[in-house]
Amino acid sequence: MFYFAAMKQMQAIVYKSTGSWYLVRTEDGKMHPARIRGHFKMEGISSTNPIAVGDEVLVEIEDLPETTVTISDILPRKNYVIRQSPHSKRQHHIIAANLDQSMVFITLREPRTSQGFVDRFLVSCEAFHVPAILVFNKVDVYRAKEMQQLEDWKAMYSAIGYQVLVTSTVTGEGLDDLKAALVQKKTLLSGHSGVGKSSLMNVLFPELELRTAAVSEWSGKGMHTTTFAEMHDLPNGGCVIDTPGVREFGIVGIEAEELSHYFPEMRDRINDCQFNNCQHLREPGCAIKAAIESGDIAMQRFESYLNIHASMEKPGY
Ligand SMILES: Nc1nc2c(ncn2[C@@H]2O[C@H](COP(=O)(O)OP(=O)(O)O)[C@@H](O)[C@H]2O)c(=O)[nH]1
Ligand SMILES: [Mg+2]
Ligand SMILES: [Zn+2]
Repeated sequence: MFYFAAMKQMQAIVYKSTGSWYLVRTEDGKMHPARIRGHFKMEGISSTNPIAVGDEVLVEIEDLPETTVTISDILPRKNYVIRQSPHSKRQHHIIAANLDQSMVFITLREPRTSQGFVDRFLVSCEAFHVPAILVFNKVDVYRAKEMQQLEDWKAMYSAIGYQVLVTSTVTGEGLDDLKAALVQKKTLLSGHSGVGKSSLMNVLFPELELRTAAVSEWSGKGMHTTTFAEMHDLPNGGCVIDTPGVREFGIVGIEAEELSHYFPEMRDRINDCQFNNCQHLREPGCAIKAAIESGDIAMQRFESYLNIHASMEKPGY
């Protein structure tokens, strides 16, 4: 039998990337494993992964005795979220591309998410022009002090323009609002491991059948998850990108001098500072300091600003 190697070119979307192979969906709706041709050099970013989940690509399909799919080109990105590699500050990893929004899942207990983590995440979203939504999960296990903190954080983040949702897979609280926020959107799911990202998606969309971790798996220190970011279509339109837990959010591509542009409550007041290059540290006539004193900017947010600012000044950042 003689096989005629016909080659077709098609557009596709990347659903999964392991670094060595990819899962893509071609325009005709079929899913295929794929590999990349040659090497892709992205302008301006050096990343450990040239192609990420959510990327739109061109593929070449060869129907030899077996179908082989090769990614030959990448189409321009609308946006992308990138973070520092936990292994090296010089290496960057693209988490996902072409997003409509990003959700950060936060738990105030089992495990506890720090405000520093949340604010770093929000700064990244602002810098990459991806709207962010905060989801406080596991409210069923919060005691009085966590409930108080929830109220404080809800007020603080709502006041500066972020949508805040409060959920529990146990009581069902907030699930309708969460589902409504996901419809027809491409959403990146982010947050520490064990906060319930996959569980929430499974409750909302049982057909997804995402793998969830048993309590013993995530509560222990040094837990290792080897899963990769993966995109899933939602039955009622839209899709979610489930990521393995992120321990820390290294901010990439932002200079300390411009950090306050990515705090919405600061951005709105920067022009009122006496100096146009004000870093809001010890400069006179600082509108940010004045807004903290009058209670218009939350002290906790300013502390996050100072912490992130200080980490950016360190050599090697
Ligand atoms: N009490 C409580 N446990 C939850 C809730 N959501 C998820 N969990 C549990 O948290 C653990 C981690 O959930 P998982 O979905 O794997 O977290 P992920 O790593 O963020 O995807 C599992 O044991 C879930 O059963 C919730 O709302 N309340
Ligand atoms: Mg998960
Ligand atoms: Zn200032």
